[in-house]
Amino acid sequence: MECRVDRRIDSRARTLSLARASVVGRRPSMRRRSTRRGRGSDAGVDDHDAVSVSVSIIVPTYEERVNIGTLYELIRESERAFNDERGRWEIIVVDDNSPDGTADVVREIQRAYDDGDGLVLMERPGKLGLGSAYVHGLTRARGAEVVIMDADLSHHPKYIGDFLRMRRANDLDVVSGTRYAKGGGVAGWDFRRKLTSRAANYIAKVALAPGASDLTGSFRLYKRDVLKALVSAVQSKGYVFQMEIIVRAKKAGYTVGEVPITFVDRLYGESKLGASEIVGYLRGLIKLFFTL
Ligand SMILES: Nc1nc2c(ncn2[C@@H]2O[C@H](COP(=O)(O)OP(=O)(O)OP(=O)(O)O)[C@@H](O)[C@H]2O)c(=O)[nH]1
Ligand SMILES: [Mg+2]
Repeated sequence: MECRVDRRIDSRARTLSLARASVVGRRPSMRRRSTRRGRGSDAGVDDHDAVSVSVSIIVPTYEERVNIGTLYELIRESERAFNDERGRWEIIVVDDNSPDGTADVVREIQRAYDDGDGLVLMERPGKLGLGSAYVHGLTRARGAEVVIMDADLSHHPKYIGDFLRMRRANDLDVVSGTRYAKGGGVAGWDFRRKLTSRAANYIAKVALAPGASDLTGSFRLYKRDVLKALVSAVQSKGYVFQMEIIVRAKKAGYTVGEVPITFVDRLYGESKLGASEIVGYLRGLIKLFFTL
């Protein structure tokens, strides 16, 4: 049921974003909206330093041209619904020179929405891996809270508000979206994919005993300084990164909360999860087993 709703929202946002992206410059500036809320030191000054950023959302992309516009719109919709009085949300896209021109679409959105500093584009010369993309994005994050999420619409931005509410109410260091606790789930995966994910999660749980229900998930909220401290210790570069970070967080005694999420299989674009990623994951897991 929930997934049908998600998909309807996705398709509405897609229509909206495509329509708006073609009307360059007509939408009110996100920067001006922020200063109108009185967050800047000098109302009316269109200077990004005057706008406080509460949340930085890091989105690594590789060939996500078809998804990034919809994701942008859904994040802004969630931001409006949350009405974050602490500041606005910035989106940091870390693109690895995607051959499909994802970076060009991001630039187009920046122009169409006049959102040059609310939507930050960081470009790297080639596919350097997921873990290092998060670390790269973190160097530009201005918010005291950092969300990490995928671009392929598997992670619905509506959960960001739930993550923030839980973290702020309990002053947690980390909030992790979980597919594998009551209320969470996966929609659209075939049996093989479900089995792969379950097995990966189960093996990691048995080997590392971390006390978290979704180790391989990649939709999380961190205090920025906690994430910085964690990534400075992390060795993994690829898909294992998420697992290593949550295990390290628990071992270091950081407080971790969980919010059940429904993960929706990517509707558009190609999966990057191939045999080499699975082998890399298992290698990384074995390494962690002996080092953590
Ligand atoms: N910058 C960067 N982003 C990447 C890289 N590999 C994957 N991504 C992005 O990381 C996120 C997760 O990758 P996915 O391909 O969705 O991997 P997955 O979610 O495990 O698998 P599927 O959903 O089945 O495709 C997506 O936003 C990708 O575009 C990379 O090497 N560099
Ligand atoms: Mg995905």
